[in-house]
Amino acid sequence: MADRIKPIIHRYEKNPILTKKDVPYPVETVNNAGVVKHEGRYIMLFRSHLRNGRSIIGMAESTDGFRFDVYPEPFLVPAKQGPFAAYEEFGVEDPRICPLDGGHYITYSAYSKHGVRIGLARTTDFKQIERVSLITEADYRNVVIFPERFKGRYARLDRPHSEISPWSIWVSYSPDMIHWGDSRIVIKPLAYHWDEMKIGPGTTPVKTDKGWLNIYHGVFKTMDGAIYRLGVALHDLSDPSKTLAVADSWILQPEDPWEVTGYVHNVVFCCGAVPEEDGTIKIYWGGADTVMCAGTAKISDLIDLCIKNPRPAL
Ligand code: BMA
Repeated sequence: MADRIKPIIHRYEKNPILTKKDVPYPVETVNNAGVVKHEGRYIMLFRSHLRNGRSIIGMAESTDGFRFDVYPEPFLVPAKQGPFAAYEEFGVEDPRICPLDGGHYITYSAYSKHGVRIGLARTTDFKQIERVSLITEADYRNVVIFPERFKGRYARLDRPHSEISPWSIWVSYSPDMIHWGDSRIVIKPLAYHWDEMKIGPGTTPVKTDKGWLNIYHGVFKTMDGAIYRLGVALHDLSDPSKTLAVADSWILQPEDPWEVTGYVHNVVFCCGAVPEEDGTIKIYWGGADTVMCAGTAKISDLIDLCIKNPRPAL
């Protein structure tokens, strides 16, 4: 009998791990959360749609990475005044958390009538949050900052929108976290492949001995709408613009009922992952833009998938 394909990510048996019923203020969804381990606890910043269709960001905390308690108040809501207000009017979405410079940077999508930009905020204690800057112009989403500098510069993976080319993953650099440039394309969608329509960075890159792991999402358009899946790539440890390998196969696709059906059907969308000391990684994803799910993978399996069966990066 032929070998069956083994799952790379083992879904937590009690998924979904967080739903709107767990949130003590009125929201319609809980999805696309960034997660980080901070002082021995897992901190989750999750997106919620309100009943007007716009989003805010809430916070939850856990000791085991699976059972989360939600804080009574939202963590980040659209700014009402100051320079951010005009660009956050339609909502704040999809937070990613990066530990760096003795605190945590948070990137989020800021939506307004002027388009979608990326906001950068910073916290040291997950109580006080300070907005730093809007770090892209319009038509950018999915910015993840590397938790290290490269030759003194900060680096990020980002995803500009384009009319000409399928939406791809780029790398950009900054001397100060505010001004970004020296951008280069690093991974493109592949024609007639599971990620052919568009791709975007997912988690804050995870350092491994073989390279930076980049868990990203890829979209395939069908007659029944788009399908969001997760893939994985490896970037050079000292030069993240060098893509070492992109796995040909996806690592996760919508299969559970709460991934297949919900606010947006057929979506698994990742903004957070936590590497553990035992060589595993907890991966978190929004299911159908409605609930949060978790799973565990072996970091070595993700690396092997990239190295043993790669597809072209560009
Ligand atoms: C993308 C973003 C994500 C969302 C996904 C699927 O364009 O809006 O936040 O999870 O679509 O709806």
